[in-house]
Amino acid sequence: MDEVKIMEKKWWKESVVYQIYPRSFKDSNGDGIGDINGITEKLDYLKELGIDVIWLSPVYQSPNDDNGYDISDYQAIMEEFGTMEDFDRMLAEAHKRGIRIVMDLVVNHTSDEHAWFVESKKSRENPYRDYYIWREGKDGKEPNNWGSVFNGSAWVYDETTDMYYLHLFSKKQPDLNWDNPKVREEVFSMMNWWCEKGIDGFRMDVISMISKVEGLPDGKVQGGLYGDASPYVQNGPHVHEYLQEMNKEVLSKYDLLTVGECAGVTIEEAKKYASNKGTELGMVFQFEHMDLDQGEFSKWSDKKVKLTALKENLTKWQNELEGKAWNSLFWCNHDQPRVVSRFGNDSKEYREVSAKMLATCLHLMQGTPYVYQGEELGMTNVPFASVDEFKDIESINAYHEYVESGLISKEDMMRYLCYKSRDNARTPMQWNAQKNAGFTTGTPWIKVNPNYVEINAEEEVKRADSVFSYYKKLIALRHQEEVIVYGHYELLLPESEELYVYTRELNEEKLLVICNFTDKEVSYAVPDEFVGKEILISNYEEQEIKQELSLKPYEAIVVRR
Ligand code: TEU
Ligand code: CA
Repeated sequence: MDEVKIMEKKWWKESVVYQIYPRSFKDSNGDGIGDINGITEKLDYLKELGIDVIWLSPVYQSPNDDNGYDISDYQAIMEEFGTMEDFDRMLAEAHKRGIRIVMDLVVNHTSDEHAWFVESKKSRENPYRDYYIWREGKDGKEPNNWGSVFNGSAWVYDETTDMYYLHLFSKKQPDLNWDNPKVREEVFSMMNWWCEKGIDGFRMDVISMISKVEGLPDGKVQGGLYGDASPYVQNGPHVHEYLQEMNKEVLSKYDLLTVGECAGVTIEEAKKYASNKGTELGMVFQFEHMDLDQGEFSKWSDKKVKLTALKENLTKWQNELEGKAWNSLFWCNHDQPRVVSRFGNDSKEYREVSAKMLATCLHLMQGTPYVYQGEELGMTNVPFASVDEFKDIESINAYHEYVESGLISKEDMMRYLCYKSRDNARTPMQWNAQKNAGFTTGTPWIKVNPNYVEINAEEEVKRADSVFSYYKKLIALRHQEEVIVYGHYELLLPESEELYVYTRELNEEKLLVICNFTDKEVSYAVPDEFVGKEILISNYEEQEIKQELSLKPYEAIVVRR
């Protein structure tokens, strides 16, 4: 193959990011809620894992309707999480260890308790009125039929001014009006303030939704009670213009990692958001591979993904962005169930080996990998016993809407929640086998997964063949091997429902990645150039790379030519 042109090198392309959901990471003061000092305590653990960057889910002041994604003051720290001094200390301690910190930036909406909204509500003439999206009702009803992502209408009627405000998420998360230049100015100046403090980047919450189509037309009603707003709010008419402005006013002045959470992003759009030209963001989170197992009621389903579909999708992103934009790689985050329970096998027998296989499959691709807290331990979904055990607003609202309207039976909905609820990712980090998994000495805000007795950091850090040790190796490999970061990706065996096989190639270097996604032995005919060659990493006892390879259940092998 021709010399592969290396893409422009950047530190954030060569990094592995670790996402912390502070509420569930480590409680330092016994109130049952994770906090900033808890994170500082655990920086050495992250150093040991070898990650380069922390993405910190929101720590700003918030009434916690959506666990911090509803911000009432962007320049203050949530009391439950600590103080600004605690934050500064954490940042300094992280930097001391060579770990950078990326902040979550939630600016599609604020909390309804944000001072801007409190003002905005007061009167139609208030100077903050146009900071938000207010509309008159239509025939005594909502301005349009849009449903909120968290169920129910996307509009709330406000008596004071006899108008409705738009909230694509919860009622307590009114959408900001980005068409108002004052809003953009305020957001950019707040961002500059954080950059001056020395933070290392931003993960931008639903940034693809900041620009709405003029006229806010009704959406299609499918499988639910409300119209689908997404065609009118995702990748809207001015989103690129506003991000270019943000780039000019803020991002271009610092050396940052920026990643846009882009629900509904297509390849064409991603090439704009994350163009190599650096005019907008560094990379995007796309969600197509997370939506392949959706059913009639969108995410509420227990459908299993087909491996061919998964490969086709991830391969499309690998191929199409190469040389043009940069991918982010993830199986997990605070909104997704645990990957080992979803695409792997969380039984006693296969949990570890399948968690390692999934990690191999993702971490050997081109892009910046993200590890979500606990993923490096092979943490699993949670055996929730009743709807009262859920804390997540999305899960609770969906349960009520679907069950009470009779669209989904109670039993089915409970099964879907146990499989897909965001709370699967939000139970406390499992630090050790002691009470509450060592997360807190108090009463945890959400139940602890009872399997912490077997699955916990203390046990895994010291065991050479643990999931933790395996992640550590994968992360170190990426730091050593340029081909893992920048190499060209090529899919082999697209038709196989059992094996995910691909190569990475950079100049003289070539790697073969073989992953068995099944609990059966599967045979594979190794391409000649890899027969007898060196194994870089594998999740079983290393075997010789023969022409006819027999792969054990969930086996993963990376071979270097
Ligand atoms: O999520 C955006 C988003 O699109 C989610 O609604 C996602 O589709 C859903 O959670 C999957 O079940 C971001 C944050 O990551 C999420 O935690 C917030 O609740 C949401 O924005 C609102 O800020
Ligand atoms: Ca605490």
